[in-house]
Amino acid sequence: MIIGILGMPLTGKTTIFNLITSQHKETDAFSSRKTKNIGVAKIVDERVDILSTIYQPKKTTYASIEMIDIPGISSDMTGKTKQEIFTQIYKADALLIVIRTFKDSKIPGIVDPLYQAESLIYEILLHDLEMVGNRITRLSESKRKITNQEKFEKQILERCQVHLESDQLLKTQLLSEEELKILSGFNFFTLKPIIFALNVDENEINDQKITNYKNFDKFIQEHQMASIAICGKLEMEINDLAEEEKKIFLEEIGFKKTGIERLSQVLYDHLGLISFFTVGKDEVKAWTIYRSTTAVKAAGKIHSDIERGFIRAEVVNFIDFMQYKSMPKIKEKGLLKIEGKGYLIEDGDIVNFRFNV
Ligand SMILES: Nc1nc2c(ncn2[C@@H]2O[C@H](COP(=O)(O)OP(=O)(O)O)[C@@H](O)[C@H]2O)c(=O)[nH]1
Ligand SMILES: [Mg+2]
Repeated sequence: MIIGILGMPLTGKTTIFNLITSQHKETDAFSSRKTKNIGVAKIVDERVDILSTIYQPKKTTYASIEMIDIPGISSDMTGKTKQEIFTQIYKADALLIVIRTFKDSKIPGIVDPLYQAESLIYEILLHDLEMVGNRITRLSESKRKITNQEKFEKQILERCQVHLESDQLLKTQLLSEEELKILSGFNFFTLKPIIFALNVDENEINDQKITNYKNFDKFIQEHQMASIAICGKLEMEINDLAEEEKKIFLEEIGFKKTGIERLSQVLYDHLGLISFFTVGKDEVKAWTIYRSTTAVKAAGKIHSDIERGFIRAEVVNFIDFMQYKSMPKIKEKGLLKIEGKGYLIEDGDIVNFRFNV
C-alpha cells in the first residue's frame, strides 16, 4: 500500500510525513522544493502484540504503509514542473492531501480549507485531462491502423475526457471492470481514493473549533472522500516523548490516538482494507488486503508460489482464537476451518496456507 502526500507548499506535508513515519526530515519552511521523502508507517494493531506475546516469535511484523512526501503544488508553477512533481507519486494507491489551517504570518497563502481542497482537486483533474488528451491525440494521429483494442481504449478515453471537462472526478464515472482495467495503466489521480489531512492550529484544538469548517465537510461528503484533523507540529513534538507521556499529552490536546493510529483507521475504513495474520515460531505477521479478497489471492500476497500451489487455507478468527490461545486446542475443539480458494478472508483471520511446491 503506497500513499502519496499532496498539497500546496508549506502546508505541513513533511511535518505530517515525519509524524507518521517517525522520521525527522527537514521541514525548513523555505526549502520545500527539494526531492521526495519516502518512509514506512507502521500500522499499530494490538492483536499483533497479543499474538506475539503468545507465540514469542523471532520476528514480529506489523502491517505497514509506504508514504511518499513530495514538494508542494502551487497554481503559479508551470505545467511541466507540476507534471514532474506528480510523476513522483503516480504509483500511489491513495492520496493524502494536506490542507493548512494553522496560522503563521511568515507563510503566504490562504488558509481557507475549501479553497485549498478545490484548488488541489482542480490540479489533479487538469493532470488527468492532459494525460487523456495526449493519449487520444497519439491514437488519432497514429500512422498505422489502430487495433480494435486501441479503438475501444480511445472510446473510453473520450468519455473520460468529457467527464473531466465537466469538472467530475473519474472515480464518479460508471466504468465496467474491463474499462477500469484499461484505465488502470494510466494511474489517473482522480481514480484514486482521497483522504484530506487538515493540519490544524494548536489553538483550534484547544478551542474545539475543528468542526467549524462546514463548507469543507460538505465538500468531503459530496465527493465521498474522507478527512482527519492533525496538529502536525505539536503532535510531532509529542511523538518524540516517552510512551507514557505521549498518551497524556495527546489526550490533553483532545486526541485519544496518535496521528498514525487515526490515519490508519480512516485509511482502512475509506479504502475498505482489512488485516489477516500468519503466526508461528519464526514470525507473527499482519498482512493488509482489500475486503472481499479470496484466500488464493491473499496467499499471493505472501508469495506467488503459495498462490500457484494453493491447496487449502486453515483459518481461525482472532476472536475465536482468543478463547483458547493455542492452535492445538483450537483444532481439538473443531474451531479450525478448512477453506478453499474462493473463501473470502475476514478481518482478523489467522491463516495457515497449505500448498504444493
Ligand atoms: N504552527 C504550526 N506550524 C506548522 C505546523 N505544521 C507545519 N508547520 C510549519 O510549517 C512550515 C512548513 O512545514 P513543512 O512540513 O515543511 O511543509 P511542506 O512544505 O508542506 O512539506 C515549517 O516551518 C513547519 O514547522 C502546525 O501544525 N502548526
Ligand atoms: Mg515538504
